[in-house]
Amino acid sequence: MADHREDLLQARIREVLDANWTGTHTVPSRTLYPHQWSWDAAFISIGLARIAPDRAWRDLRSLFLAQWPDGRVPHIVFDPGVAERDYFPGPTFWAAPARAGAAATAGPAGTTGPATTSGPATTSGTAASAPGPRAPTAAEIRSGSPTTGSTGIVQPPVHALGAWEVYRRTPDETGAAQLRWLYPRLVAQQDYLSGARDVGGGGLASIVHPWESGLDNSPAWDTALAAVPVVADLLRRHRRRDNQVGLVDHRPTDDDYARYLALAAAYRDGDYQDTHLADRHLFLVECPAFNALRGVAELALARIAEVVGGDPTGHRTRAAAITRALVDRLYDARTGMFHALDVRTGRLSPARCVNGLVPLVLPDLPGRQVTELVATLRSSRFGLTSTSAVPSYDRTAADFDPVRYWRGPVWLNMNWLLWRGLRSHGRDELAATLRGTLLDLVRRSGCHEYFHADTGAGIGAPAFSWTAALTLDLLG
Ligand code: 2M8
Repeated sequence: MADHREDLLQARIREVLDANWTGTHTVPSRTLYPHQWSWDAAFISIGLARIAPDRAWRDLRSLFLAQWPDGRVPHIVFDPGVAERDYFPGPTFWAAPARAGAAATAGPAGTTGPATTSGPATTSGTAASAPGPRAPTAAEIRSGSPTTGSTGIVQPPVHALGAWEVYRRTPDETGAAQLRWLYPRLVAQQDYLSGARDVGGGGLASIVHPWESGLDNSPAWDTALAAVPVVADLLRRHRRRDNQVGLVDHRPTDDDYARYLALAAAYRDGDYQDTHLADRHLFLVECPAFNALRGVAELALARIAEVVGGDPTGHRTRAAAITRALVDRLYDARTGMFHALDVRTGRLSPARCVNGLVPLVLPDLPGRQVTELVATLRSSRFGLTSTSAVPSYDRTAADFDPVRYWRGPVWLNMNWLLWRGLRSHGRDELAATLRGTLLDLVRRSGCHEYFHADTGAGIGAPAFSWTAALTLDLLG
């Protein structure tokens, strides 16, 4: 019986991932998100590792072919075959195609050969000091074949973890070659975040837009976002598409959207430069999940470095520094969890959101924070039980909304990260409970983008890639 149920679930998952595969990359959803998204690609690779490692590598490579010369990996890589009207804001709004490009010597996505470039490394030089592979130079990246364009903002760096997980499942020479190609690019991605984006100067990266967090309309951004004026005219000039495809009640509000457009336009009009951001940009926030995932990336890079001949020690040292900075800057002992820091005001957001639990994924998180985070997870605010997974926002908050996107619903990727965190801290029983709850949810409601926080009904896009992929990983 159990086997039959698992077979059905596996079959459904494969259908979703096959239907969302374009031939070069996987889209998050055919209906709502028709391009390639950055952290989606990483989560998707973790699931594909189990059934189609070749596709997992292609997904990661096609994303990194759009990496910018300064190391940033864009949050969306636009597909030239998709009409502009099918996603807003599209390439015309972002106006960034000239910056995207591929390393000159890189083979096409999916080929096994590593780039055989030479010359100095980019930015802070983790790769330069390593005896093995190094980051491609800016010139090499710039001289590559241009893609159709990308956005100029980023998303959480889950990719090193993705690459490591794919390799770990199939540790053959093909995988090692893919790691050799990816390693310097992953290092350049980390260098960009720890350099240009350390606006607060305390060792944590700032996001310049809520979209960079991946948790678009989370209450974690409400107080910082209040500083951004709502320019209604922006929404009159640009027509939203997301709330025509998705339900209006489930999507961010018009006021939120107007602010998103204003922030994106301001960053674009500053030519996507990160200099003097503190003096001119209205949204600069240190997100606990984003930074915890930077730490996780350094630990994954340490493992990758052992395969490709890099310097694992440097990565571990950086990971430890990120964990320390997170605890020093973003932890609040009164709430027993991490909070977003508004770099402009120096204040922590009072909102208790799922991104404040994600640092549990750091294996070197001190015992005190682990104990307190686990208690918060079990409290009525997040209520992890055998029938209820972890919602995106505090259930007891007055503005908790069980259907509105990142303001209440349950998301598979966040829960998957918490599941990993629980296991890495020896909380095996609770991890098993969470796993069972998540598998039941997907069996019952399908591979939806997110789930009603009270009923578990599937909402958002119906055939969503990261839900499918991470469920596959949970199945083991
Ligand atoms: C959502 O974000 C995009 C903007 O990037 C949107 O609302 O149009 C978020 O859930 C984000 O985390 C995700 O990467 C993206 C695609 O799945 O959709």
